[in-house]
Amino acid sequence: MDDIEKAEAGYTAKDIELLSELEGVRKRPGMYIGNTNPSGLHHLVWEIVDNAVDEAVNGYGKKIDVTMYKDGSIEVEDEGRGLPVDMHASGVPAAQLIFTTLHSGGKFNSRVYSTSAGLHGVGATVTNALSEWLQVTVYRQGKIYKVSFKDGGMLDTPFHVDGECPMSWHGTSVRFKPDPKIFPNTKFSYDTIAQRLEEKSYLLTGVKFTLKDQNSGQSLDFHCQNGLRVYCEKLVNG
Ligand code: 28G
Repeated sequence: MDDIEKAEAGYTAKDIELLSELEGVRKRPGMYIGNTNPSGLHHLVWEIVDNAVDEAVNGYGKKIDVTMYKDGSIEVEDEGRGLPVDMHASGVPAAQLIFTTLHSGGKFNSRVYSTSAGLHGVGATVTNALSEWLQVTVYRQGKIYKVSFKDGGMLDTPFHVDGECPMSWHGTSVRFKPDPKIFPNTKFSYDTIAQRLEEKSYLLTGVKFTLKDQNSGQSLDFHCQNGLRVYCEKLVNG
């Protein structure tokens, strides 16, 4: 389909712009995640975990859960405010935009400042672009919202209310399956993820991380009250 046909099929100029951003990531994954080896593959997870961590750094949520599923997908859940559920001025739901735009030109959402300043990074779009599918669930103000993507960030199910939850529930869940068309090996490593979560837990005093692997049945909890001192002692003693 060329651009004129897309416009006739109901695509707007904005849709086409988003499409080409996602295509750009798929054409040059190395520019965004370094490589498509296991280290690049795990970048998909770090991008999502970092967003959950940013939300916790901002003071929202004290628990971050990671689950590895038998279908090769992985899920990250936080207990933050939940992604915004409002409509962006462009007419696209804000939560949908977060997974389809790189907005990398802006000084204030630059990756350089992302994690240190507790700002939400641009990484969710990179993970989406390099995934076979990605599903987002938001718990906010008594409602459950969902949006899903397939084939490298193409909208599958538009953002919608999917049910109700207690008013006290709030948070975000992101589950995705890496795209085997991009990664020669799409298998996540429990040990690699465990190590990363352990490191994060020493930097985020008071936040509990859990890791569950439904393939092996293994699971781990990381939470640290004394932060860096304990971590340094562990590294020195080890
Ligand atoms: C579970 C896996 C990954 C996240 C939030 C919460 C907010 C947010 C995330 O906002 C857009 C741009 C700057 C404010 C912020 C919710 C304010 C109010 C949020 C996540 C809006 C991004 N309510 N939780 N993003 N900002 N968790 N976890 O991705 O102006 S991302």
